[in-house]
Amino acid sequence: MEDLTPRKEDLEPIEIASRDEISALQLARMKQSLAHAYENVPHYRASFDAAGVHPDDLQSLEDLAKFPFTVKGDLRANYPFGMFAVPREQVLRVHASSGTTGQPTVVGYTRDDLDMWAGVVARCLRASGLRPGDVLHNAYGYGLFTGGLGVHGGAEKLGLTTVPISGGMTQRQVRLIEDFGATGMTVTPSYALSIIDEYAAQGRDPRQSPLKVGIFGAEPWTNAMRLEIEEAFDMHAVDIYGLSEVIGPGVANECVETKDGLHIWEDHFYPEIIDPQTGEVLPDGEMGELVFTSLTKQAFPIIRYRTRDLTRLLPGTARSMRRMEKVTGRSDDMIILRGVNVFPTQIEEQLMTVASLAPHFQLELNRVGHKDEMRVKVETLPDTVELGDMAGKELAAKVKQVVGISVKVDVDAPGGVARSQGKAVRIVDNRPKE
Ligand code: DLL
Repeated sequence: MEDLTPRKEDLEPIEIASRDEISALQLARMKQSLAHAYENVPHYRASFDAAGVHPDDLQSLEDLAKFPFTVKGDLRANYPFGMFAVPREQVLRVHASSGTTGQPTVVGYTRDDLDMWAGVVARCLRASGLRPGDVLHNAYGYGLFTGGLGVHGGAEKLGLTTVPISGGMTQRQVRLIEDFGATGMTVTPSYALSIIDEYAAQGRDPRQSPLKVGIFGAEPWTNAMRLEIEEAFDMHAVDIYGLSEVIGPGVANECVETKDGLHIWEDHFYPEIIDPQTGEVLPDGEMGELVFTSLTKQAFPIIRYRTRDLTRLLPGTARSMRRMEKVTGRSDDMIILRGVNVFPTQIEEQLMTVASLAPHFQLELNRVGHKDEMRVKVETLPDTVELGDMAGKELAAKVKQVVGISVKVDVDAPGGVARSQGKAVRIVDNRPKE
């Protein structure tokens, strides 16, 4: 694989500033952001007042712990525009969650917000090894989802030839990567697997594609999956993280030269890790729930937002800004099976070690009598169909040994597992609702 390390002189000075400089900037911006939220969003005024805190109480970064958390329910309660801190006329763009699990949550951006967003996404793409003149195949969905348009703005800002293909029509994805000479690809890791399948279906070798790097996010994926994708395409695979409530894609990104976790762009998004049970702030290095405070957003400032994503904070390496470890999963996706906590990524890790199984999977939860059972739906590769039974047993044994739970493995023929065109649905829960 080609060395794609960006040149030092192409980085923004703040990316390699000293920790003291970064902290000083954070403190100044945090004061402004708290005041902006308090003065302009009734929800924040009420929640700060109820907690007996005022923006003036923030004298150090640690003082942030005195302020109340914000949760998804707060956004729903203020649907659609109640969390906006500027008059609606100054909001140039809204995005929203799909609302499949309840009322959609709406976020908004002023012109300055869109500029800042493009700036942090450009930083991500540069950290991934792309440079002006590269061709980016952007297969994140365009629309209310922040993935497509969010990456798009940053790609244009960096000076990439941007192909706004969006998700779906997988045959055409392969054709345009090849015809347009895409050197970078932005897509969910699960959809990247569908694109790899389509290469095979067309009798093409993805290793011969023009791609040099893929930038994968919007859902959890493992280092084992990274190796699988890097091998399939003979390209780098790096992780991009973000969430609509904080901005969209572009909150954090891995550096292609280290691939050791995601540098958080801390000059705009201040991270904390808390104990999800007690809400107490944990020291760097400890695993817990990631919480973000926006430092520069105008339309939709967000204070101590509980992401429900589980990870830990680590010191900077390729950049001075701190890293977050690859997200293991969301607390919402944690399955408790007969007392053992399991994340889909733990099953993914084991699946990747079974050579005759394809990397696609889905977990099905059923209630059998009084017990819960988990079925792991997988499929063989086209040339390993006759090894299916053995492979299923191998996977069940590995899950038992490493994850510590007994599962049933259903091995299907190639194409048997539902494919994703965006975020994969990993868990199908058939258990009766309590
Ligand atoms: O998924 C934004 C995004 C688009 C990020 C494209 C990266 C690339 P939401 O739809 O609001 O926004 O979903 C946010 O997705 O809280 C995580 O649970 C999950 N997520 C996002 N990136 C990653 C990642 C976009 N790299 C939610 N690893 C977040 C693991 C991720 N989970």
